[in-house]
Amino acid sequence: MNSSTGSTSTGISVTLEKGLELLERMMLIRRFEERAAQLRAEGLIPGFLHPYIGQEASAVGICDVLSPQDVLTSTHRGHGHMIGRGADPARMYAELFARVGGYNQGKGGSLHMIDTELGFLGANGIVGGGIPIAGGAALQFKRTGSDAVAVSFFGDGASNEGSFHETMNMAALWKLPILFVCENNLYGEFTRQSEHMVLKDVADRAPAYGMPGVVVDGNDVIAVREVTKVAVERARNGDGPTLIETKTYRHRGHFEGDMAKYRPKEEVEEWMKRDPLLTFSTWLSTERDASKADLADVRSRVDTRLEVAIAWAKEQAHPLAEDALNHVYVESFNGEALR
Ligand SMILES: Cc1ncc(C[n+]2csc(CCOP(=O)(O)OP(=O)(O)O)c2C)c(N)n1
Ligand SMILES: [Mg+2]
Repeated sequence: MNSSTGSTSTGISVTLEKGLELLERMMLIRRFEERAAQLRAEGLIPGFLHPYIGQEASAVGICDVLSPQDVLTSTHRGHGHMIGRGADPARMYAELFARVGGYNQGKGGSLHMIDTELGFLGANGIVGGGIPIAGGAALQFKRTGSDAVAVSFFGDGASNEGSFHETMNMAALWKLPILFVCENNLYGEFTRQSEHMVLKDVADRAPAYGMPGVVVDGNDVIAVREVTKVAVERARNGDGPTLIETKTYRHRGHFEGDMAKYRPKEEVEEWMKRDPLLTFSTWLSTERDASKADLADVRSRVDTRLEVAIAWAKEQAHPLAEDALNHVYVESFNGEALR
């Protein structure tokens, strides 16, 4: 079994209406984070931010194919996955502002956001930490005969972790319904991929475990969507996992405040030309006759929604000191007290 390159996108199934919906979701991620970076600079956000800006097509292309019963695990760079899944930006801002209206009552911050009702099983500060969690969910789906699918997002750096290799092995062996989505942005923190692994394509690791590995242009939302459809169908049919490698690039530093001086200027410029929002807006104009007004409407809808979200989040209270130890441990399960 060899890894392969995913189909170049034709976009046949993407109408103007569908395309604008995908663009709006990507724009929501981008503008959410651009505003978050400003608000952090203003002192409203006490914790770390790892911007997903530049990688939006990967989250949106994958999440668009999923059904409500499916679940996801994420990373330290998780805002895009969470918004891609349909999370409420107001509750996300509240969490970043450390307010009780946030997803973790303001006690988790960017790295711990979770919404189990959405099937979003958490951002994760442990590199590679989400992979076995998704594997466990997939095992449960298989045991209970559910046709749900688990998706684990992680980076090129995480694919060097034991948790990646162990979960890949078991998932292939037990034909678990799981998608391993490696968002290869060419860097693990400040280290280039060529300095942390020999391979060029992380997808080449898949055949060694007996599953397909697919490389796709992670900045092309339609191409990502197409390879995801194939992998999800395979998983739902009981045929087992797929590793999808989305080749992409983060526009900003590893975290907000990192000036990213370790990246060659030409490399950054080259990838900026391949900005997924830019290229998809152009595609919508040329291939689907999107007007300037259509594109401007997307931007203004997103900005209005985010300003309402920010205003709401700012009004929420900070958690009380006496609540510091609440919500730390699971206190009941299936209605039964655990202590
Ligand atoms: C187990 C573990 N090791 C190291 C770190 C420190 N760390 C945080 S992010 C990161 C790089 C991750 O790179 P990659 O998986 O490519 O994700 P990206 O940041 O590029 O999205 C590292 C090493 C960590 N958080 N957890
Ligand atoms: Mg990386």
